Amino acid sequence: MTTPQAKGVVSEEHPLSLRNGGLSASWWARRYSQAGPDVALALGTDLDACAIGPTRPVPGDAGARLIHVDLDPQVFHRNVPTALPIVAELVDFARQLREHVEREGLRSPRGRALADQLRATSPFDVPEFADDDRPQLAPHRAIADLERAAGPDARFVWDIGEHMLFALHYLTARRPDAFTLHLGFGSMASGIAGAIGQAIGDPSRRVVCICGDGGMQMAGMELLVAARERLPIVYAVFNEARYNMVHHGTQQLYGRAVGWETPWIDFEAWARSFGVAGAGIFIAAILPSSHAEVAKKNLRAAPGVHQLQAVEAQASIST
Ligand SMILES: Cc1ncc(C[n+]2csc(CCOP(=O)(O)OP(=O)(O)O)c2C)c(N)n1
Ligand SMILES: [Mg+2]
Repeated sequence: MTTPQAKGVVSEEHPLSLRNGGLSASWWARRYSQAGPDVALALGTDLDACAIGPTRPVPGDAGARLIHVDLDPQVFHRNVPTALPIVAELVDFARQLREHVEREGLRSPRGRALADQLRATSPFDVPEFADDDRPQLAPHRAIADLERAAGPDARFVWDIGEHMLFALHYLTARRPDAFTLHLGFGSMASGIAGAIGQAIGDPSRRVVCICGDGGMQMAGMELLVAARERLPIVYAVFNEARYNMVHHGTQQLYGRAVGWETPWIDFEAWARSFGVAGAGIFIAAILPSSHAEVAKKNLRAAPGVHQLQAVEAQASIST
């Protein structure tokens, strides 16, 4: 199980992967945590609220033990009592741990069976998300189409907002360098600008930035740099004219939400006004057949701004 920020560090297709815990945790990770592990090994995380979310590493009762390894001793005991804090560089630690495990033959005979059992049912909130053909485009369907269209080499960068929760939950990470989420500071626009840095660093790979209309209203003009440098970035804007994460957050906390609507902006027209291509490909994505081909063709041909303007404004995801 990884934290949200570490999504991709271990391939989520590995037979022992439980996908990510913390924010937008998979149902595999949730079920595992709910079963109450007696020992947990946390590597290189500060175990903040986003990292823990609904997947507490060990239950609160006595007897359950957390072994916590990090370079920064300030992270120990902060949110979860730690039985064994270890200050270490992770690569050294992992190498020595592996040598010790092999030398002592410390393998649990139950590990694989437990993983198989947890993975026997779907890890997703909506198991059939990739085939959801409802007339108004559901966010999980948009994520599935984006993943299909982006191809195996694409790098995904997300901004901060409700769209990020869908991306975390539904995208499958297969490699360590394909997912970036700046969740430490959690600033809107971090992904919009970060996508430009990634594309400059390696222009040979497509960068797909999943972002919100609020973030684009804040920092979208960074697109001028992408245009000037001819960077292969696709901005997929969840355009539902609302600060959706704040809307749902206040709704959950206080039972009501007011005033989080924002003006509806035509981001494709806006991008075109300074020479960047835009195409409403995900309107096409709700057609029952050949949508993936349509999306693929457009994404391949046209880095630029693609707004998911039919995305359901009401949609929320369990955190
Ligand atoms: C610079 C900054 N301002 C405010 C926030 C608080 N905040 C977190 S998510 C969010 C709304 C994001 O709206 P949008 O970009 O439209 O994404 P959505 O949640 O609708 O998917 C806000 C205001 C923040 N994280 N960063
Ligand atoms: Mg929004």
